[in-house]
Amino acid sequence: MTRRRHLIALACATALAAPLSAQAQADTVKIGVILPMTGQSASTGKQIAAAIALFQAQNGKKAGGKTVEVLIKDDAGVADNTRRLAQELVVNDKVVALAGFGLTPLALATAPIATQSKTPMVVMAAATSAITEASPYITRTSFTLPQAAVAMGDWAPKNGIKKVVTLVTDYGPGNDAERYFADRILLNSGQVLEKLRTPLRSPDFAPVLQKVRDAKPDALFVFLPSGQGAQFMKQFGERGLDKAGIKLIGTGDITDDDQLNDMGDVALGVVTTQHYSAAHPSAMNKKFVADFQAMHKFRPNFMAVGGWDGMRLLYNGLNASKGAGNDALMAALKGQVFESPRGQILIDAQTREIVQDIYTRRVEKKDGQLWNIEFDVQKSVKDPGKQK
Ligand code: VNL
Repeated sequence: MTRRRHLIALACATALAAPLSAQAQADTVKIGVILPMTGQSASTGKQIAAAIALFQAQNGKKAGGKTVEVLIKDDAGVADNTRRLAQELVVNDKVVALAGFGLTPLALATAPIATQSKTPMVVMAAATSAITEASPYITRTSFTLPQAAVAMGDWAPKNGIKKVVTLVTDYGPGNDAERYFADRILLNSGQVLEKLRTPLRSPDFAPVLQKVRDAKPDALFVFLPSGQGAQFMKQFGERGLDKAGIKLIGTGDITDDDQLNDMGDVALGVVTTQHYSAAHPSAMNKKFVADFQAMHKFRPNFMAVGGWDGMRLLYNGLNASKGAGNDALMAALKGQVFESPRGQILIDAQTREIVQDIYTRRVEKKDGQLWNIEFDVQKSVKDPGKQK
């Protein structure tokens, strides 16, 4: 190489390594996405990150005349990490929005930062009703446990299930699931024999399943966060509860599409209520699932849809705010209505909460694979947790 060419090559390399010019920075907006990419809830991070990558591959990186740069940060499901990462994203990276939030405590830990910095915060996974009340800058593209649990409290007693035991994880969404399911089934002349709980970290289902066996209910109603369903289902089968004639019902978190296909025959016939099944028969969902599987080689679950719709919400918002953040962006997120792979969704302008269809589904085998097959729907369900 001549000396001159060597210098040119060096200059180019330096230019590439240099930080973005002021012009390029002004043309870019950053979205800070905080997810559990490691630890017990890593499947939630994996699903949402994959959905965000798909969304940008399909829709490009421009919104509101700006280039949208997504920064994904791993909080390992630990609230202290989430809080620190949110602070860094707001202060150092000057993100236009925060998004992700795999578990309720992680979303709640970030709420004061969203409020203080007036940064819109899109909850893509966590599902305790009260989250959207923790800051006027929070909105949500996942669901609420009361939305799912009330639908089951209506379905079960109409289908021969009168005596139930409930089993939930002992934190926010579990409290919501237990309370809203129990209240509803009591209203429908059902009976709750016992309310059982397991811890969020490293649960052992053996002792509670023994209690369920002894109580002899018509059905066991279960909420466990995404990622715990397969282990639970295995123990339910191993302890012979299905053979003992105890039906298994719950929110769709226990027949999560991320794990469902590996659960085996014990999952067959399990009825759940929730907002998303990868088997939802709309044209939009068929394309979503096909594109997702082509890109990532695994099936999208309800977390993936929360992530994909969260990106749609933010892109629409940035288009309306012309790339501006803070209150302009927050205003543009409220009241949006659009078709999702799950069906039509609305962001209620007053509560900032998602309004969506809730499906009743049964696990069936089709073409050798297990799917949640929808057989009933409640349309445009508002969060029952906000109708006090
Ligand atoms: C939550 C709710 C998390 C439902 C979940 O999976 C879930 C939560 C990680 O609010 O913490 O399926």
